Parts: sequence; C-alpha cells; structure tokens
Amino acid sequence: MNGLFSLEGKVALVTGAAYGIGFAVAEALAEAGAKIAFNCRKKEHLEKALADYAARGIAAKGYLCDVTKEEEIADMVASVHADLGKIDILVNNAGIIKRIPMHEMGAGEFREVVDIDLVAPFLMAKAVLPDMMERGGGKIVNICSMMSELGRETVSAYASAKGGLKMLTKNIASEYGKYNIQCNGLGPGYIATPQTAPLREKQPDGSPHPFDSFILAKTPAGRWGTPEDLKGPAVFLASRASDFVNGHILYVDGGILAYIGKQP
Ligand code: NAP
Ligand code: GCO
Repeated sequence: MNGLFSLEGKVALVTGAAYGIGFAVAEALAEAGAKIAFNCRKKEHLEKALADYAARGIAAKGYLCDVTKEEEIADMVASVHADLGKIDILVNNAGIIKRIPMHEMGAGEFREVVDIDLVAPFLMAKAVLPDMMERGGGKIVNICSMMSELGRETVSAYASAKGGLKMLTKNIASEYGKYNIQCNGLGPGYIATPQTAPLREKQPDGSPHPFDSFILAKTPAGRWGTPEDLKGPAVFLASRASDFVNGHILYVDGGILAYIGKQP
C-alpha cells in the first residue's frame, strides 16, 4: 500500500483526548506513526492521560486548554509548534452533551453545548488553517454524531451543534480544498464511553437500562460500539489514503443509521 496509511513524521492534535473516543483516536494516530498532542480542561484528567499514553509507549504532549477560549487555543497551538512542530492533523473531538427536555433547557445550557461542540471546532480550525495553507495541505477531522442526522428527545442543543458541525465540515472542505486540505467528519454511533454511561446504567432491579435495550434493537451489529471501533476510520481520514475524500461524514455506527429497527 506504499505507506498510504502511514502518519510517520506527522503532528496530530486531538482535542479532548484524555479518555474516551479522543484517547482511542490519538492512540490510533500514534500507532500509525504520528506525534501526538492532546488537551483537556481538568489537570487530573491530563495527568492520568499522560500516564495512560506512556503505558502504551506513546510520548504524547498534553495541554490544559478550554477549546472555547481563543487565547488558550492560541497558546496551546504555539506550544505544540514549539514542542512537536506545525500541526498536520487536527481532530476536533472535545465535546459535551446535556440531556434536558428543550422546553426546560436554559439558554445558557444550550449555548454551552453549542460553544463546545460547534463554535470550538470553528475556533480550532481557524487556528491551524493558515499553517496548513502555507505548508501545502493538512487534515481536519470533526467528530460528528448520529445526531448530525437524527434528533431525539432531550438532545436539542447537541443535535443542533452536531448538525452544524456536519455543515461546518462541508464548508471547510469547500473553502480550503484548493489548498490540499481535506476536512471530513467521523460520525460515531452509540459508543461505550463516560459520555453515554448514564444510558447504559443497570436499573435498580439489575435489568438493563431501557435505552440500552433500545439501542441494541436498533443496531444491526447488536452491540454498542467501543472507542477502538473508531481507530481504523480515524487513521484513514488522517492519512494520504483519504486525499481525495473531502466534506464526507464517515459514520461508524454498526449500521444503526441504515436500519429501521427490529420488529417488537
Ligand atoms: P467524553 O468521554 O465525555 O470525553 C470528552 C472529552 O472532551 C474529555 O476529555 C473532556 O475532558 C473533553 N472536553 C470537554 N469539554 C472540553 C472543553 N471545553 N475544552 C477542552 N476539552 C473538553 O466523550 P466521548 O464519548 O469520548 O465523546 C468524544 C466526542 O465524540 C464528543 O465530541 C462526542 O460528542 C462525540 N460522540 C460521542 C459518541 C458516544 O456515543 N460516546 C457518539 C458520537 C459522537 P475535560 O472534561 O477534562 O475537559
Ligand atoms: C444520546 C447519546 C448520543 C451519542 C452520540 C450518538 O444521548 O443520544 O449521547 O448523542 O452521544 O452522539 O451518535
């Protein structure tokens, strides 16, 4: 394959990669040869993540940075340049969700989700695009969601943000493709991480959470995804193998978006 999937010599910044999907994506990019930078907001998360990366033989550089704060982003990008070099691959992974019925959700709660899940990817992309333009190309991967396509009760802010992130992905692809910059989305289905833990909690009587049973019935693969399921698709979108893929959202969802669901 003539090194199509190799990331040797590349610098990758994965936001929110202290654990969960971001950690698995960063691990995959490292296994493909990239030097890894990651960030999060909490010192305790950073310190544990550095140990976890080191335990896997990954000399990741970690930075405390809130991706909603432009000045913190500028400082982090400058530090990555000094520590590892210019950024070749940006993965906008950091994200939160608030599950609140929309009529009960405060404007501030809605804005907080949109700020982290949509405005921050815009700010992060702005911070790396000039160098990518000057250096002849780059890769931006936005972690979208099934909620880039579908809605459900209580996730109005999240779906709005992730739907917007799908279109931001397409717009970056449209505006910067001429600089050999590819911007694509990775759309995980339901993945077992801390973010979805409340949806998988056993009931007091030990029975499965109703949402857990619902997702298993709706997913042809018949299981929740794991962060490891995203490793191969992430390397594909970060490598030369995807140089003619642009503005695409690659769903890694076990088939849930294709399936009407099992007859009750
Ligand atoms: P997670 O376990 O909750 O991890 C989120 C990460 O983002 C944490 O490292 C968190 O660290 C960081 N973070 C949150 N807000 C931040 C901010 N303002 N600045 C910097 N870092 C921030 O989430 P996950 O399940 O791995 O999801 C990762 C991404 O995949 C998210 O964008 C999520 O929407 C998306 N996604 C998840 C699923 C799923 O089923 N799990 C499916 C589709 C898409 P700190 O709290 O220390 O900052
Ligand atoms: C939810 C879940 C989902 C997943 C993911 C699905 O409450 O419905 O958290 O939103 O996080 O985004 O792709």
